[in-house]
Amino acid sequence: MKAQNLFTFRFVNTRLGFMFFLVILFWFKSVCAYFFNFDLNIESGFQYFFLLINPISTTIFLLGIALYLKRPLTSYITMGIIYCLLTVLLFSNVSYYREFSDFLTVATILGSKSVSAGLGEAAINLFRPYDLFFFIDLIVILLLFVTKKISMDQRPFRLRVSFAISAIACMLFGANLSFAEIARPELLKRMFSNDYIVKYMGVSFFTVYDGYRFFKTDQVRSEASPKDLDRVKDYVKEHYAGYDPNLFGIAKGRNVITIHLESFEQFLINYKLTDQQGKEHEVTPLLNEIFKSKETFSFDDFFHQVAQGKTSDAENLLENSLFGLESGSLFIQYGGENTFQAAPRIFKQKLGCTSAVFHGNGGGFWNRNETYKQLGYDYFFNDKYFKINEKNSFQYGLHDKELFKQSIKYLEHLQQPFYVKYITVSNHFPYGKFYGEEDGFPLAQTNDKTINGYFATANYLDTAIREFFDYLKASGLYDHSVIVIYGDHYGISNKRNPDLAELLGKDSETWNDYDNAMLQRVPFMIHLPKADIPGRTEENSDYINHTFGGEVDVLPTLEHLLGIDNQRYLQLGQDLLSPKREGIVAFRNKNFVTSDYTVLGSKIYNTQTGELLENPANDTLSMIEQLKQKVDQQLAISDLITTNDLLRFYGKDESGLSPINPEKYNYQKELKRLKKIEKQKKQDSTSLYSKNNKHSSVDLYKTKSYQDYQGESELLPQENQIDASE
Ligand code: GP9
Ligand code: MN
Repeated sequence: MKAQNLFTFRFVNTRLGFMFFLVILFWFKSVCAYFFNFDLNIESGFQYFFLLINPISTTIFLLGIALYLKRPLTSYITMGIIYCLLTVLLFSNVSYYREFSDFLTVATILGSKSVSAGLGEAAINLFRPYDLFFFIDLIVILLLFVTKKISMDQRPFRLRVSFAISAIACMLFGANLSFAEIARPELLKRMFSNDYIVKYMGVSFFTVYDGYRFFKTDQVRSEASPKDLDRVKDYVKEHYAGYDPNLFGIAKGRNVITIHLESFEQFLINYKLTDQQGKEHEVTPLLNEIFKSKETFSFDDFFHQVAQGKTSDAENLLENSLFGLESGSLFIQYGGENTFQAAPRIFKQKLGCTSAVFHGNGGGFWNRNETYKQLGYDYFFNDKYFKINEKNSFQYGLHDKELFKQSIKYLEHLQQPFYVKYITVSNHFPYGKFYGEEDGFPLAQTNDKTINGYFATANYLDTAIREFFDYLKASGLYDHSVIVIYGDHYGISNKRNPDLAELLGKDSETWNDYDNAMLQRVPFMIHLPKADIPGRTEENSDYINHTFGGEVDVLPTLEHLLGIDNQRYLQLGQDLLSPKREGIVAFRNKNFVTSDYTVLGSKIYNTQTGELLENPANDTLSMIEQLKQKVDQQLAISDLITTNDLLRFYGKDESGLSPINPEKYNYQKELKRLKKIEKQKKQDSTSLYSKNNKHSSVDLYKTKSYQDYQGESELLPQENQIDASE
């Protein structure tokens, strides 16, 4: 026993040994925090592996700094201070996470965020006795020193060894990062969510990286001035395309319900998938019906315009009529700080709309928790608000049928008119098989499993929307709503598209960039139940609008239908229903499409025929040059606004909009807040629940399985189903 003690303490009694003793202690505390305090959604053994290794390299590196200091006392004290700081950082995150289900960002620590004000107080309130665990080691170490169980190593420490320790730490860090990039490609570029960074790289790295980003963006922001807005104002004025006066205000007074179709491409509309027996299956029967309805504004030359920020870019394009960033996600990099003139803010101030988002994934994904406050969303029902289990969810959260179903208990308490957004997830890569009751729609028979599953998940989404529509009709909300449906971005990536070609009646051998560009079309429909849309008299007529447009054009279109004049807002899109629109669709990488030309890098195609223009005439070239300049300008103006946070200089006198106070939002205890408002408003409450004399409409929501829709006899043969091991 004695010998063992001697050995342990002898090791700890060296400077390097003491440092590794601290590394082990901090590693242990971090891993405990990962497992007991944070909810990191660990899905595989590989991810457990990351949790176990990620504190090591950063801790060695940081504590190793103290090894460079010559004087033993200074070195030990420095090491102690670094260790204490790491502990405080870890503990602050634990305590913050308890309240906000997210990690502390540098912006929050520096006090530029609402939460920081109440943080000190919150930390005390949130303190639990077992939190002492994080500090008990500090007391023990101190006691060990006082009782001379461990003592300072007075020998000089060689610089060479200090360098070696730093080098080892860097190598370990490099290995950790490369593994992380393999597990989640583009992790650092796209960030996804704070949870992801912590899961793969640890809390200390997260703080440093977040700090780096914060100071980088903050510098550009602090150099911007109100004068920079002049260029933006000129552009918006010149670019303004007005509206169709016959349609202005046609949707006024209705609730606005936006349904985000995850990874949904336009080609799915009206598509019939042929199974192995040669039987055709309509993939999206309900959406097809809505698409051709006399009561819908439908567009079939509508393109997504997202880049790496994927869903978050689409949200930004739709809510702000601004583009995402060239690289990374705007929500992540600027969402929590920037001023926006977003749809929820405008609809609240101009139409009195209460706004809410329903999304069954973690609120931190794409930094939504913070960004939605800046956009002015009153409520955010994220994964915390739904009953989620292994059966009804997957990697991206709660499945769509459950999302709609479980949302009703909140929706019915929202004051009307409301503006709500449903972000679906089930039709997300990898388009996996549904098990049990949801299983059934045939798989495609290509060489690519991702493509094969895409139709079944799209069909599931269609059915989920059908159930929601049935509820809307049963509850009476339907007739008083305008329902906006859009696909956020492609579902099948360009590199997989050749395998899709045959299903689209094309040849995979001749598949080219033009074909890829054409597949960036996504659905866009504005459904106005019972509306008498001017000019639509004939039954069975083709009501589809063929204007070329993109996601940036949605907000101006919607504003005009709702009777809002947007001339004073700094938005970059043009109303899709305006006869004066230009019809240029810019992609984020500066490629573009018009009804005549598709320009991809230096290649020019005829949009209608797909023919590559080998030797375009001079006047064609100069026209293309003009279009190019317009596209470049639109993107440059967008970046100017977003990266400099210019909208903060655009005051109420110019915009007509009062500022948003993000401190007023926290997305906690939403139902309680909703019910409190109902109570306060008494008979003036306009929620569905109040209007129904306090009767819940939850039971009106009926959900069915795939088999219920098909009839038992139509169950598919075994060979059409993916191997359960996938
Ligand atoms: C995640 C979901 C998916 O919450 O919105 O985002 P995506 O991967 O499509 O950007
Ligand atoms: Mn998406």
